[in-house]
Amino acid sequence: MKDASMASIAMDSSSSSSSSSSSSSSLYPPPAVPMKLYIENREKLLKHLRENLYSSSRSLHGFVLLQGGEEQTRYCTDHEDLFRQESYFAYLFGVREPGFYGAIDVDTGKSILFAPRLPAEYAVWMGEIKSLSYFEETYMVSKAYYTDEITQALNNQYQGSGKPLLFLLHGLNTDSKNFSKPAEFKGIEDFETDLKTLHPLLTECRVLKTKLELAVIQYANDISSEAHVEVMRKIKPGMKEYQLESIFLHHTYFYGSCRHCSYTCICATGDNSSVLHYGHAAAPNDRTLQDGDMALLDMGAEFFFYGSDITCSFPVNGKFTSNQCLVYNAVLDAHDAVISSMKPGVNWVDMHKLAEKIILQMLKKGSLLLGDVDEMMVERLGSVFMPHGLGHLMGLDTHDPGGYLQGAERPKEPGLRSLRTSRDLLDGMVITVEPGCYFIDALLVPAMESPKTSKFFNCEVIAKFRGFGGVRIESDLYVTGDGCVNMTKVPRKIEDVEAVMGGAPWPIKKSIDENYENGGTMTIVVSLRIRLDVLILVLVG
Ligand SMILES: [Mn+2]
Repeated sequence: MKDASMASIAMDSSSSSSSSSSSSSSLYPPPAVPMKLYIENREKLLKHLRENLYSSSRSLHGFVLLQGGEEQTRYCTDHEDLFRQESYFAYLFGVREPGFYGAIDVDTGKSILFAPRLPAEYAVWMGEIKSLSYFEETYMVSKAYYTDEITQALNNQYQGSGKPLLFLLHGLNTDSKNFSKPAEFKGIEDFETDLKTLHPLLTECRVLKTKLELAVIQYANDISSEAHVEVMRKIKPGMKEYQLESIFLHHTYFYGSCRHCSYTCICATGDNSSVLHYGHAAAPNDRTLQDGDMALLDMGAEFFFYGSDITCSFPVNGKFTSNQCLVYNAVLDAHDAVISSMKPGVNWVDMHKLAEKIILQMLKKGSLLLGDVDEMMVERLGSVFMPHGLGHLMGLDTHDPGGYLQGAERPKEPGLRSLRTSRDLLDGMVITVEPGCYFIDALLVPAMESPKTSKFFNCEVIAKFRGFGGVRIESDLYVTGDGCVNMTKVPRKIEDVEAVMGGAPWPIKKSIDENYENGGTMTIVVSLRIRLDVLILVLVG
């Protein structure tokens, strides 16, 4: 009933026109995500784990055991925060409920879920108590038990000799510096445990995406791209920043069923756009948009645990000034140059430096900077304008793990030390490309006063950009065998941004042969999207 009415709303609005200004979505209804995705993830882990054990002459007996996420309440109250599954657990089992455990038998490959035994009262307040067979069927696992049966069930299943071995998840998240929590349960002392083997293997599995994972990330990108375009069409001076956030959230939830975002929306306008992580509780997207402001909107929806991370920057009144053009094109040139250079084997630190160099060259061309760009690079001047890293791995988490391999050292230089990965690109990685150029007094003033770097600044011209804020352009790319594909589909060229903001349809109708951006990736993206959508349908059907 609900579904039928939703469908008719969506169909009515989309059939009424393909015109630019009406709110609708060509992406409704969202695709079903097959459980095969998580089965494949488990098979991939098993393959790597068995190879690892075999090559180190270890027994192929034992279980991978993961503990899923637990529900959290707000401080001392009984207010329950909306639960979102822990990402490693989501990767292997796709379970959306809290309080689960999951095991994989290394020997047989059988998968087991352990569900919490819920009190009868649950049925009154929370709804039907699902049977174990429901979880077996829904999540396509070999067997389901209750969490108080872990010890017994694993012992019964175990084929090896001695105490059964459990591979538990313990390892560092190199972005947060937090450690993943190894599974704990009553009776764990009856098992041998291995805390070292699983984390690096499972993390590396997550780094390289399967076709099905790519399809889900593509959908998160599609619905988020469309929502960004929706904001572009509705923005005008006098609005509040949170209204831009609201338009985005509405679009991705109403049409895309995305109940979660990958991260808190950054809706920064004017000078706020130089605050890299604006939008937090102490800076809650509450400024009034002024005519002449730049907006920097960093927003991405999450779909079936997989995320997107997209930033668009544009003037709130829909027309770029010459100064805005200058900074925007510096960042766009860096964005495009990096994408054109990306392929397996390319090092990410080199890509960061490439982006910096292009931005510095453009700022020199615009007379903000003076002197030799290579000398500026030696003095790390790029980090004054782009203090963050060029991009990061993305998937189940916005900052997906695996950016630094065990033992890999973080660069120490300004700018480079903010990089969330220093790796060489691999076929199957999904990584964001997000160069930016900001006028941050806290960095600009010391650099303009420093004896090493003061000579590079044309103070008269720079003065006109104080208070400008910043520009960031962020797309999600996946690396292929010989290049990369841009999964993000928003207007980027100034002429396209202005046209869409002025009411032109998106995508702008152009000849299919015309190189739209990044050397003609549009054709590839379009054909790939169709193929992946078909793949989902086929697998579901
Ligand atoms: Mn990002």
